[in-house]
Amino acid sequence: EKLEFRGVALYPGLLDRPAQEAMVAALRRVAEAAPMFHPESRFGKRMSVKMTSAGAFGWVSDRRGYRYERRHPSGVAWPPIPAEVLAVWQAVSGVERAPECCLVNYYSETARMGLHQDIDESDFAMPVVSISLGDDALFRVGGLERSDPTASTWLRSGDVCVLAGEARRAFHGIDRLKPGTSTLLPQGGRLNVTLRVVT
Ligand code: MD3
Ligand code: FE
Repeated sequence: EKLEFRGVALYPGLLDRPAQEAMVAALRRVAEAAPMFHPESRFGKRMSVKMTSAGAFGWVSDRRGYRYERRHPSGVAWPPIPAEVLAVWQAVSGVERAPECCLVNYYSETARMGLHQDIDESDFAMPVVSISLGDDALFRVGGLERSDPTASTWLRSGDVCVLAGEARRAFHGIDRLKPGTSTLLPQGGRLNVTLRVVT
């Protein structure tokens, strides 16, 4: 089933429980090779979300600002994007190009992500694919201006979103989790995977 929410294509429950478990296991291996870290803004403010990446490029932020980099802050290359994750991109992205960055975000029960745009990528014709795993999260989407009206919907474990067209440059964020809504992650919280073409 495919729904539409403010120009965002939503596939609720695209991944069944065994597929979600396999993806979590694959992401755990990614985080073993490239440990999760709390990115910092250029002002030294730590983000509440922890992140790591897989693929040719990873997203990093520190006192030099935010950017895509070829290596984890430790100096190691990012691990390859897991096959399970690539299969989701192939199923829903609608493009032939392969993703270059698989950003993995971990939300503890109090973490959030403020309203922002994803505009560090060079080709906005390329979609972003997002996979939600673990606790429910309140997702907010607005328009192309920060002041545009916003609308919210809950993202649940196994849901997949495709951000293309106008929605690709829309302001969006995660207001809060609903702790204890999923048993997928033993430690609780939420993992979000976003797949992007960066160059
Ligand atoms: C709408 N992640 O990593 S995923 C991000 O749940 C990010 O962790 C959120 O925003 C999360 O940048 C939201 C859904 C999403 C991802 C990318 C988008 C929505 C988007 C790009 C453009 C518009
Ligand atoms: Fe984003």
